[in-house]
Amino acid sequence: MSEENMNNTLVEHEYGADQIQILEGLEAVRKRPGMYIGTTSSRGLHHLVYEIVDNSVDEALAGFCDTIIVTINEDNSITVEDNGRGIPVGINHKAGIPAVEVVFTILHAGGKFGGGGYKVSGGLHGVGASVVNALSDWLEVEICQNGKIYKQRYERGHAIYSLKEIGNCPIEKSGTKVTFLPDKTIFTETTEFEFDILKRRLREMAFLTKNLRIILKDNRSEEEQTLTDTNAENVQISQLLQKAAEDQKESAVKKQKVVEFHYEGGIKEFVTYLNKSKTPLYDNVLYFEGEKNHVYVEVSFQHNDSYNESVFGFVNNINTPEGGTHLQGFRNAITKTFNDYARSAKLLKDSEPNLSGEDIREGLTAIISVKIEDPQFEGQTKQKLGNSEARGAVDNVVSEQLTYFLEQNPGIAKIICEKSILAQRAREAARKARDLTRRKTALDTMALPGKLADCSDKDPQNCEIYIVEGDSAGGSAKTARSRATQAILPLRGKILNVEKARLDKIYANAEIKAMITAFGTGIHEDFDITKLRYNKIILMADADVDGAHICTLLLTFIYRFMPELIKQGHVFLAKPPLFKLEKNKKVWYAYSDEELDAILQEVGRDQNNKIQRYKGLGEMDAEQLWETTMDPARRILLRVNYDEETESELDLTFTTLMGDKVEPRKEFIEQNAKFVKNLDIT
Ligand code: TTJ
Repeated sequence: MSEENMNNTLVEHEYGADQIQILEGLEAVRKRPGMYIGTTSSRGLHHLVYEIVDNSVDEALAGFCDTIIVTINEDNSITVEDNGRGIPVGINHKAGIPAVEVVFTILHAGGKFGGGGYKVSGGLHGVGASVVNALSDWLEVEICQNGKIYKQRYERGHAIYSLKEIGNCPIEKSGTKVTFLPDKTIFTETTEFEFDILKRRLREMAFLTKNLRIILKDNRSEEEQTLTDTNAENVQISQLLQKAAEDQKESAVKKQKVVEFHYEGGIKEFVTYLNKSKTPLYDNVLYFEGEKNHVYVEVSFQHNDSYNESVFGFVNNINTPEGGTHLQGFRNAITKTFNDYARSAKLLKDSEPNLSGEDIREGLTAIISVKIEDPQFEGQTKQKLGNSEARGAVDNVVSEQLTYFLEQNPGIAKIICEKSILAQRAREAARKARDLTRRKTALDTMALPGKLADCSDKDPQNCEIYIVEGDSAGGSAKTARSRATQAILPLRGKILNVEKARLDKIYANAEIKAMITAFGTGIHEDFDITKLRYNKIILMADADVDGAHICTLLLTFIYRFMPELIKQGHVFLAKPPLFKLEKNKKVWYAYSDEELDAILQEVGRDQNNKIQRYKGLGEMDAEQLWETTMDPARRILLRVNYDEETESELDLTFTTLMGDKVEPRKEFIEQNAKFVKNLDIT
């Protein structure tokens, strides 16, 4: 169609009932974007990419696409292209417009491209391509099909011209290419894509879709960046851990340019990847797959020598942090199967109690991935699978194939059963230690740890507790604090690295016990957030390597044994000043190098400036500590949160940085930090 005709078409364009429906749909999305993509923060921005990529993954699941390329362009637009069949260009008779225009302009129309089979698009918040289009400044789609290239452009969801032919492509080639630029008036917090965020989720998609090649390119110019915007209100744990590992150096992190993910082994390779910083107990990675009750089941697992359970569930490639019926089916199957085997192999005497699911899952890394046509999500954040048929399907597939595997591999079976029996004994010892703690708390109202300087207000909503490194800083903090609402718990030096300790050792550690008692919630299976005694738990450590390491040890403990405290936003980092500037009897505090620069710019860089670089909290007197770091009216607090989208990655980060194996830790840090000196994460 010529440019001329095309414009005429635009002018003659009628607004029939269907067109009005289109306009109303897209306006609704732009008016209340949060209803369609959850938030318009950075997380919502990155969700746009996943919505588009999911459509290409559907094409891969249907067996017609094996490569997806995601490109971050110079102008921060995103291009997603695949080598599938290409979105159909023929007229959709109901709508009277090409099928591809339906996909991008009619709400909820594009989620399913028709036909059977499992699909991931239109999943959890799956709103399809039309919402991405409505929330984009512009979006262009190009389809290569039957030797022709077709193109259409939209602006804020509205078609600028009808689908047109713009050229030819080799007859044997086909595919879809979509480029879009998110609308800055919608995504007001940021429209900058983060390479690492996309990398983590695309890697996970590739693991979950065996044999699919996913390539991520970053065509933006390289730039220096500090790892953590330390003045931001929120900070990602993964960034914190990186920063701690990089020894507090402002480091120029060179952006990676291209990464490629392709896993023939799918979730088997996912388990190997998650175990790379651990020591597997046996060589095999177990893998079972099957289909029951219209549920496609894939399960893979391998035990390692740690005491943590790292089990992740997915439904149509969507992570389910709240679990659900698929994980219940998995737990039922392995508990029953391993107990039956342990009894029949006489590894468990008749007089001995059954192994609990927890004993068997100690040190277990597992991926449970199900594909289901009509998933029902429940739970607080709609991330729990509710379909009952998934429970039976997973239970069936795992019980059947695991029973056969154990009979064929008695050596591995014995290793797992023996580890589970040891776990059972340790759990028994931990129970005794815990009951001791509980009894002490129950019997002795003053069971709060001696070093705790508690606050007088008894309403947790008003109260906060500072966990302070060392007695000297603890002393200044006790003097500086507001006694009504601020409690202080000084910890002596470095606490136990829980990443490498069993529950019985955890309960036996004085520093850990002091925190458990002070917080009030209990840990692990005892955890009860309604018993939390403080609304804010603030980690206050020196702004140096040791301080960073203490924070990561504390975060590891909280993440492993009280994750809800982080998920519900109760955990913070205090931000002490790095510099004190004195001039003509006036004092300024700076919390970063940049801030010091800005102050010097303002007050002048004279020689009579006195600049002090704080090496630790102990260098501040109580009054300075109050006004710079503890006064709610003036302090900077960083809320610690983590991105559940890639829960498995965070689990791996903790293991890599806090676990036993040094090699993966060094590799992680070298990959993430240009300059690392005298690293000390033991
Ligand atoms: C649907 O069934 C008939 C022919 O091909 C199927 C299809 O539409 N495949 C398809 C859609 N491949 N790729 C897409 C797609 C790719 C991107 C990047 C974005 C969107 C919305 C769809």
